[in-house]
Amino acid sequence: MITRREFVATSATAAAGLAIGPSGAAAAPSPTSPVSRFARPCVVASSNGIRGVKVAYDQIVAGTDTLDAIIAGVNITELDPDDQSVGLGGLPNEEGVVQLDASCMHGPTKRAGAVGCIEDIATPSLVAKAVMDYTDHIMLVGDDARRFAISMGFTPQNLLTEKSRQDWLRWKARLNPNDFWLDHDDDVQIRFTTGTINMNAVNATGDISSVTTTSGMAWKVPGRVGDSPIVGAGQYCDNTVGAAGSTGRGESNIMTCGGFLCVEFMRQGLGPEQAVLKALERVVATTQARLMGSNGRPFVDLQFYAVSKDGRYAGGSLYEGPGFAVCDERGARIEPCVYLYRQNERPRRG
Ligand code: SD4
Repeated sequence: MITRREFVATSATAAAGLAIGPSGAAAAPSPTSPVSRFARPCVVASSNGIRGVKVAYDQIVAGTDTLDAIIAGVNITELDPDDQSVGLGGLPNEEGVVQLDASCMHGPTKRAGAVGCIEDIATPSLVAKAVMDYTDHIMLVGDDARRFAISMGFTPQNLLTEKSRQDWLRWKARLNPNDFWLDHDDDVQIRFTTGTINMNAVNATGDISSVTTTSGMAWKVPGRVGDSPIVGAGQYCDNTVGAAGSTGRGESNIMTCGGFLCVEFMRQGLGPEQAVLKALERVVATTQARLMGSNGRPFVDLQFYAVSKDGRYAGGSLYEGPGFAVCDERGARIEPCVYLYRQNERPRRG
């Protein structure tokens, strides 16, 4: 184990977006990891992780632990004030407060960490890893997660950027035409938005890790926790099989235990592409009637991303359209997700 001071120094370096070295027990080579002769390093993520997959891949081939590398990858977006889906600048809840969720798993040492509904800390992925590295627990939530982070050396800050605050005010003003908030003439319709990064990686020896970080659903009910911090839903990793995680409507994923299910399908012998498609079919099967259109297609959307121990990968989406980010020896790129339904099958509400 490294000391707490070393951990904080490492976190600060990572949070600054710089390359980090191995941190904590997670970085120790695992004597128990079966070495696959066929593993090829690969990092797969939601499309908003396109900058991160390159950083993570470069670190992995240089020998950095897979979890440290993918957390460095998602830190880039968590710390970007212009990205409104995670960390600093994430869209707030209905009261204008940014509340973040994250979780991670480290395959070689079979450990996990998570934080839910944490405020004021821009890099919840690193706090999730600190829960994993420094406690015998898996998840901390709310104000206690914030206090834990501060005790671990994280610096609290206001995460609500001016742009996100303005978007929140516009959303609030438009909620009710008869209230005392005036709509602005120049108002663009403020969309209901979601955003999250899930990132999964395997290295040349077949060691695997996964991480998911999010500001959750914009304008959510305060205290709402989505799928991202839930191990087995927002992400899951088994060092003997692969890793998977999700973006999209978290409630649908929690009902499906989607990250776990994708990995279980791969354990049964399916490739990542078939695994994510079968998990999406399960999402549809567990969708309640009020969320289904009359054509039998869901109103909601969800994506899964998966990597197998031998370096195969896939992204899958309920509806055609989204791509996913991948980086391997061919470089970083966006590839199209496999999907269940075409866009013209998406039902319209009302
Ligand atoms: C959540 N799954 O909190 C997240 C949101 C998300 O793209 O993924 N948005 O439900």
